[in-house]
Amino acid sequence: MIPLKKLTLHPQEQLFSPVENTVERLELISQWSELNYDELTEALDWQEEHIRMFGKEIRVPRLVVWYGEKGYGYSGKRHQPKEIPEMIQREMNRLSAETGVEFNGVLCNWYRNGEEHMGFHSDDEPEIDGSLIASISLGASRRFAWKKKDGSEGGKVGLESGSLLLMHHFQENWKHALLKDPKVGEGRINLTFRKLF
Ligand SMILES: O=C(O)CCC(=O)C(=O)O
Repeated sequence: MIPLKKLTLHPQEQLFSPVENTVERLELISQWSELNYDELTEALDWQEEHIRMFGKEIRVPRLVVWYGEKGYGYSGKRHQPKEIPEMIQREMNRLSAETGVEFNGVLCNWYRNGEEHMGFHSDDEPEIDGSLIASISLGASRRFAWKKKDGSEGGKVGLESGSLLLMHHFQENWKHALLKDPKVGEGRINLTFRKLF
């Protein structure tokens, strides 16, 4: 079990009770990050991405950039290793120190408005250590949803700016998504820290 300094899980946001020995779980920690949304929109090397789905080229509905000492692939796309900017590296070091997991890469997503989103998926590529994926939100609050791969249960939570969502052993049996919300006009950045083998 990973020791946590601060834990603020509201009952309605709770997927599993944060009790000892519960393995698959989500934890939400508010006000964890002091990174600045506006600064990151300027400082990171944002890119448009296209993937092939059902034989068609589709624009991914968000901007992305991968930073890490290793390359990373998903949805048929391969991202090359890329030097981690200093401010992100500092955040990664703090996260590694607090969780005990040696993160070595981060997928950054910029949803410029509420139309931009991410569909249900699992981060279960064999190259990732699925025991902990740590996700920081900055900017507009957006709804994060999860469901069991067999569809039997699920939930939703609003992710506020500065919050840290910890997905413990969550990729094997669960999918997650960042829902579309056309009422949201402002942007949101998500930094999802991963450990690649
Ligand atoms: O934006 C989010 O909170 C979700 C990001 C995500 O699911 C991912 O990067 O795999």
